[in-house]
Amino acid sequence: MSDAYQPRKEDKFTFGLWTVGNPGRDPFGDAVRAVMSPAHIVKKLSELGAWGVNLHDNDLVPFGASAAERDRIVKEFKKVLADSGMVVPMATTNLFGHPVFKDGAFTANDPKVRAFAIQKTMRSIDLGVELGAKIYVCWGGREGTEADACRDAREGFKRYREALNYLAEYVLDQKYDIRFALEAKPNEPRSDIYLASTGHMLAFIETLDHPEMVGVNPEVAHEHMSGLNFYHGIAQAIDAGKLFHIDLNDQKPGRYDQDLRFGSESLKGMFFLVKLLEESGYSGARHFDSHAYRTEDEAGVWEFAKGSMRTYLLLKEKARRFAEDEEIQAILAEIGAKVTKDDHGLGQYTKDGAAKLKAATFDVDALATKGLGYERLDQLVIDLLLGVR
Ligand code: GCO
Ligand code: MN
Ligand code: MN
Repeated sequence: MSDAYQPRKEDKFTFGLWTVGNPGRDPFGDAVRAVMSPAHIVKKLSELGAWGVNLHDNDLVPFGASAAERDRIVKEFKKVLADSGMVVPMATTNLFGHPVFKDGAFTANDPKVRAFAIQKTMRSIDLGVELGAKIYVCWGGREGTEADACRDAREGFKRYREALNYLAEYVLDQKYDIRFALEAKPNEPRSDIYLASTGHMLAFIETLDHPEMVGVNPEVAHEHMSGLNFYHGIAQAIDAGKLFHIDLNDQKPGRYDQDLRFGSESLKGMFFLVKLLEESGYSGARHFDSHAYRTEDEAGVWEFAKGSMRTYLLLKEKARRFAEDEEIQAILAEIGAKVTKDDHGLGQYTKDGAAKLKAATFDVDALATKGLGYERLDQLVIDLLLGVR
């Protein structure tokens, strides 16, 4: 592989322990790979050029471990991180694996389950902070329903809000330097999950007590499952100042959560995504939340990890070439030159301006019949991506 696409720490690539560590179990079949230790994963990822690892509490500390056992595991893990020069930028909680969460965690009907979920989350935030995490991801995989008769959905949102308000107060009380990033998903494992898209999350955040502490963690696959344009969703999150973290992977539209290697399906969409992340000055982690095909052994897992980072860097290079491509830039300039410059003062409302606009005449036919040249422009993007320019 060429050096130009060799990942470096500055690229801020991260993987979850649960991603490269995924043993390939699915609803129809057993694990196909041995479980790898967190220490082994950290060392390997570091060798490959990753910046850090992220984790759920139970990816590191087994469910139900004693305080002493937890402390021993964390101490050893910190040494592994230090020895391999790796960081933990993000932490999260497993609020979906244990049967106690079958009716949800923050939104479950039983208040004791909700309280247990908050306790588990506070401990998990403590763990994340101890490991240096600045982002806490909240993915409500079990927060949803099969039988909507079980609760008024408004009650689900109310409980979700109460939980996040409680946790924000906890973080403030502890004086922790950590922000929340909410991750949406339309379904799976629940038939329907509350707050199904990044757009739903952005609206919900504004109803919280501390919206300034809360942003989003959009995932490619989750928006593609709903057939949405991920690039547009990310642009909206950036526009709102809410892109705190991102889960990169890939997905064919409208299917179960496939968690495919980043850029392995939607090259053009992922090109515009990487271009946006790079050009917008997004400074957070580029986190890969996906896993190797079930056909792979451990060697295939590392090929998957290398491929994820390589594709990102290839697309980043394509974005640079897009910006420098004379023909593409000439077309964009021409598009800019072709539009009429007069917007009738839309940038700033004035009473006088509005009166003038209401009285103005438009040559609608001339505006409507003008060809815009986007076919040529798009083909140049295809040529660029397919490597002939
Ligand atoms: C999924 C989710 C998870 C979350 C993770 C972090 O579809 O399973 O994407 O991988 O991102 O639990 O909270
Ligand atoms: Mn996912
Ligand atoms: Mn995810």
